Amino acid sequence: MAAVTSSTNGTRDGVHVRTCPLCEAMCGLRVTVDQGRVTKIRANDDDVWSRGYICPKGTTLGELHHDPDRLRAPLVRRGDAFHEVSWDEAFAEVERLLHGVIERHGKGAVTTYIGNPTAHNFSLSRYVAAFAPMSGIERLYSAGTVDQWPKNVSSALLFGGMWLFPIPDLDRTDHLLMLGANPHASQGSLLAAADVLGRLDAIRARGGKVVVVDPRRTGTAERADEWVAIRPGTDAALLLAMVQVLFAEGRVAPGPLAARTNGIEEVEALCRDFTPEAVASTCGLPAEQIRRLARELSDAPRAAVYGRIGTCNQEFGTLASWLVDVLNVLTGNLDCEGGAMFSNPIAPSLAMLTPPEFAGGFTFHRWKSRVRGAPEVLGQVPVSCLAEEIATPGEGQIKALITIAGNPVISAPDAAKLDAALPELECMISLDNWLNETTRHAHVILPGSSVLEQPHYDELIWSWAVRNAGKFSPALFAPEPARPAEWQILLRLAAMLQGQKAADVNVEALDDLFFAGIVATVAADSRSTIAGRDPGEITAQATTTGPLRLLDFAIRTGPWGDRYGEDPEGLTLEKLAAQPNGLDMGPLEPRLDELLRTPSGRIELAPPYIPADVARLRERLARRDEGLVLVSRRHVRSNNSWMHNVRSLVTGKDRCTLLIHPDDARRVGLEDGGSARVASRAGSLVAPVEVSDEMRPGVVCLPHGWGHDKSGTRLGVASEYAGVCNNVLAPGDLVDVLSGNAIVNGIPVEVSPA
Ligand SMILES: Nc1nc2c(c(=O)[nH]1)N[C@H]1C(S)=C(S)[C@@H](COP(=O)(O)OP(=O)(O)OC[C@H]3O[C@@H](n4cnc5c(=O)[nH]c(N)nc54)[C@H](O)[C@@H]3O)O[C@H]1N2
Ligand SMILES: Nc1nc2c(c(=O)[nH]1)N[C@H]1C(S)=C(S)[C@@H](COP(=O)(O)OP(=O)(O)OC[C@H]3O[C@@H](n4cnc5c(=O)[nH]c(N)nc54)[C@H](O)[C@@H]3O)O[C@H]1N2
Ligand code: SF4
Ligand SMILES: [Mo]
Repeated sequence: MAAVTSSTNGTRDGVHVRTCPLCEAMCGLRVTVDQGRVTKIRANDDDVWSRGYICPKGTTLGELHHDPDRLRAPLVRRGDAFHEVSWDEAFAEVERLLHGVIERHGKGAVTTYIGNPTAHNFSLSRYVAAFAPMSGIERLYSAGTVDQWPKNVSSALLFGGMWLFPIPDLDRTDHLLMLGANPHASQGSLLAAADVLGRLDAIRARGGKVVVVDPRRTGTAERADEWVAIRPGTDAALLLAMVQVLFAEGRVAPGPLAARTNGIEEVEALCRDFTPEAVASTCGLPAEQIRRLARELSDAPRAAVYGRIGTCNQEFGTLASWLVDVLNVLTGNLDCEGGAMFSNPIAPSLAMLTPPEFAGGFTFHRWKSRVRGAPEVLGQVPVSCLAEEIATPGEGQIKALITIAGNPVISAPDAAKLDAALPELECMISLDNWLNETTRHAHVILPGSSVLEQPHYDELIWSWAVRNAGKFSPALFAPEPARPAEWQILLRLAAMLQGQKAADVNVEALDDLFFAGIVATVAADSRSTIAGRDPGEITAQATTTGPLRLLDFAIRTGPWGDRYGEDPEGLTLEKLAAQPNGLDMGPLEPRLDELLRTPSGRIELAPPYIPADVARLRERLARRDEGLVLVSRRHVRSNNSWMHNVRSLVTGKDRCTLLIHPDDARRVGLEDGGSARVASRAGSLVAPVEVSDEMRPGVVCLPHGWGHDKSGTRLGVASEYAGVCNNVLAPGDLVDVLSGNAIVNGIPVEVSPA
């Protein structure tokens, strides 16, 4: 186990094989190191998963690692200035601040915000799951409520697991209906595959069809057979009308799924009045097109419907997410080859374990937020509540915030409100590698290791991979010896929140406790591969600590694992690590039976939580659409808000522009290259104009993740290419009713020459 325990393959010069941790494509890289510096990064052609695919971001891991602005030591703020301090001093300051808040206001005054890189960082993702319960923080916020919360709600209801996401079996489908996703930029989301666009080309090359539903003719839509230029926020109406066509034309054909599904008749009743004609003007699509889309989906031998962020971050996010899988079931394509399937990763994610509070099924609205009364959904309220919970005095006011790999001043709706509220905190601690728009408000910043200084495994993302596989990367550079790993920081913070003094915390003991708890939970699960085994016998066999021990456990108890000695031929982390190009266990296979976790043991196609919102959708059909609405976009050379400090990614053409259709531009008096003032009821900004017929008329578009012009940051390059923050325009109270997820697509705006 030596190679893995040391968790580094040394800093020797040469070429190192590694997986890119930046997005769900998980590309294999070859990293050349010369005299301790990364000099070149190329695709690893031998990687069994990505087979030589790479995007421009993957080549910049060296720039990220060597970025002089990247924090290497903790920072403590005194007045307006930050000072580098030792780790002991930093933790002593954290203790002073956190304990002060708890003494004065109680634990309820402390909260945390969890950001996106957590999902791509094994040390963070696993130990955030330890931090939350161990710290006793009851209410937390995350980027999840500006992302996939609707999908979490829909999967919790349909399948009994909030992370059980069916994904399109790209390599075998004959027909792909994709809504609100642009893998041309994002490289796939809740759908892990390297070179998604190449795989779409392959669908077409084998005679299949790719349809992209998006208010913008994206790079993905350009490569598809058909672009469906929908009006933002109306996907649920489109999909419900397609369901209606299936019922009306006798095309409902769930096949063997019928015997495992409840609620098909209820769905029929819900869709009855949503004919293509009834929704056409709302969706901005001809009724014949909607009817044809339904027929083509039903006629295709193997088809899959896939919706992503455009279907979540919008007015009817949960309905749209639910209907994606309703269509997959009704056409008999769920859990079938070439349809929408569930992956079977080498190391099953521990996130798949049902939280104990939901063991008897998912319930919602167990509590409400203090200020606006937003109902809790899956343990969270909208992240836009955070600003008012900090700014509004009274019992329960938030006085301390711990941000973990997040930049909500840019990424959360009502961005300006949060920016104004954060200075009111008595204590703000940030686990973050840069001094940016959010962390500049912190009292203490605790940096994690760089992506090349830590081992890497995508513990959650393999759960929605298009093949059953796994890949492990040891750390490339040895971290500085005195420096704690992020998982150790999280455990230390959790103990301090329980009242311990920084110097007294025994991180190893806490880690052992966490591990023992997980082993006991899994051993008690009758469906696990170690069901009924003595947890003590398992823990005694573990040779590592921290995230590596958990990864080893997931592999060994996984579908190909050695089950701690029961199958000596089976996999362990050591065996996986011996395969730097990864292990591919083959294409997806049906596995609904082993995964379904609903109380009934069946797919719940019409859960009682859903129908009330269908009534809201019906009311939407009566609403007239006037004026312009704003949507978001991504670009392959950006990564949310945090990679604009990499010069090679931001130079060239300005990418933070307002896209507007020529007809709209003419009407409001704008020209290409000019300057536009964009205003909503939340705020306003001025952005450069890019006139393009890639927009659907009536819809304008800004990228998200920009706005690096704030003072007090340490982002030399990003501040030169500041751009504007689109979330200044997003009203925080606009949320999808069922999930509380933010609506950042389809925001009414007024546009005029600046
Ligand atoms: N208008 C609009 N808003 C959106 C979206 C949209 O499409 N439109 N998209 C939403 C989505 S999908 C998401 S996921 C959120 C993202 O929201 P956030 O997660 O809040 O934002 P990021 O920009 O990903 O910020 C990541 C932070 O993590 C830090 N970081 C990077 N790597 C590491 C690391 O290894 N360790 C630690 N400790 N810190 C690290 C960075 O410095 C940065 O501060 O934004 C959401 N906001
Ligand atoms: N290069 C790069 N890759 C990334 C990221 C990044 O910032 N940069 N972010 C990562 C993260 S955190 C995430 S969550 C994923 C997201 O991955 P994707 O879901 O693929 O996200 P986008 O590329 O923003 O594509 C969303 C599309 O939805 C469309 N859209 C907007 N409103 C609507 C609507 O109402 N209906 C429909 N049908 N479409 C709509 C937009 O025009 C846009 O083309 O990407 C990840 N990958
Ligand atoms: S697509 Fe780009 S950013 Fe994503 S994993 Fe591959 S190289 Fe990294
Ligand atoms: Mo995201």
